[in-house]
Amino acid sequence: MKCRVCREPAIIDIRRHNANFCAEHFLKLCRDQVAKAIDEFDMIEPGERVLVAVSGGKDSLALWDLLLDLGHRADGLYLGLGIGDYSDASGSYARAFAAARGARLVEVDLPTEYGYDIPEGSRAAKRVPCSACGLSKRHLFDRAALDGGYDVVATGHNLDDEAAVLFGNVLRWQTEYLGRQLPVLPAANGFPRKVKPLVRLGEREMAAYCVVRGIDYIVEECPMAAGNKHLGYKDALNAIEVTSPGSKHDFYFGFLSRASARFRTDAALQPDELHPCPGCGAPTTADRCAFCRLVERAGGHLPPVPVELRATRAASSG
Ligand code: Q46
Ligand code: ZN
Ligand code: ZN
Repeated sequence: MKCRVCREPAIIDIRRHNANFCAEHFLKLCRDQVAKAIDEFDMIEPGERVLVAVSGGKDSLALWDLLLDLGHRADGLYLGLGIGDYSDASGSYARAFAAARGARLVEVDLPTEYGYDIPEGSRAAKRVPCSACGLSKRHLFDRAALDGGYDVVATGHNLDDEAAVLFGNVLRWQTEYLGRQLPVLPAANGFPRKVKPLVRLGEREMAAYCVVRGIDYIVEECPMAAGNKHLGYKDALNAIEVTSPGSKHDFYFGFLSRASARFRTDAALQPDELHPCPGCGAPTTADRCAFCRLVERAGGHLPPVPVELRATRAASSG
C-alpha cells in the first residue's frame, strides 16, 4: 500500500477517494478538505473570532487543531454537562489539549452555573437525555459566543454525523429540519454564525488524524448515547458504504446541491414571530424559550442576565 502522492508506505486507505496516504499527505488531505469546506460554504472570513465547541472527543479536538493550523483565531468552549465520570474525563482531555497548544479554553459548568445536570435534569423534565442535552448545548454555545464577542461557533460534526442526521430526517420527512440542515447557518437574531468545517471528512479519518497528530481524546462514548437513533442510522449507512464507497458523501453533498433549497421555506421563521425570552433574552416564538422551560422543570436556575445584554438581544431580535 503506497501513498498516492509520494509513493512512500501508506498508513491509511480512504476508499471514498480510492487512494492511500502516508502520514504527511494524510494530514495535508485533512487540512485541504477543511480549507475547502470553509471556502466553499463561506464559513469563516480571515480575522474572524471562532469559538470551537469542544467535547474532549476526537472530532472537536481535531477540528480545533486544524483551525489553529490553518491560522484561524480559534478558542475552545467546553461545557461541563454533569454526566458523571464521563464529564470529568472529557474535560481533562479538552484542558490538556488547550495547555499543550497554548490555546484558550472557555468553560461553562452546567451543575455549578445552572443548578442541574443532564442525567437528573432530563429525568425531572421528562425529556430524553440527548434532547435535554442538545437543547442545553445550543443555548449555552450561543450565549458563550455572544458574551465573548465571537463571530462564529464551529462544531465537530463530520460527514458520518451529517449523513446520519440527514438519513433520519429523510426517513420521517422532517421537512423543517431538512430546510435547516446546512453546513453553515447564518448569523441571526443577534446570534453568531454556526459552521461545521469537518463535513468533508469521515469519522475514521478524524480518529486517524488524532493518532497521527498525537492528540489524546476520550474514546468512550457518552453513557447516555445508548438507544440514540443516530447510532443505528450510522450502522445502516456504514453497511451501504462497505459495498458502495462514497455513498455517504454522495447522499449528503447531493442533498446540499440538489435538494436542500427545496425545503428552505419549511424552515423559514418570520422575524416578527420572534421576541426576546423574558427569562434569558434569547429569541423565541413562545412565552418563554425552551431552554428556560427545561431549566425550570429540571429544578435549576438561570444566572442573572446583564441588563445591557438583554437590551442588545431585544434590539437585535426584532
Ligand atoms: S453528550 Fe449529550 Fe451527546 Fe451524551 S447526552 Fe446525548 S447529546 S450523547 S453528543
Ligand atoms: Zn505521501
Ligand atoms: Zn429563555
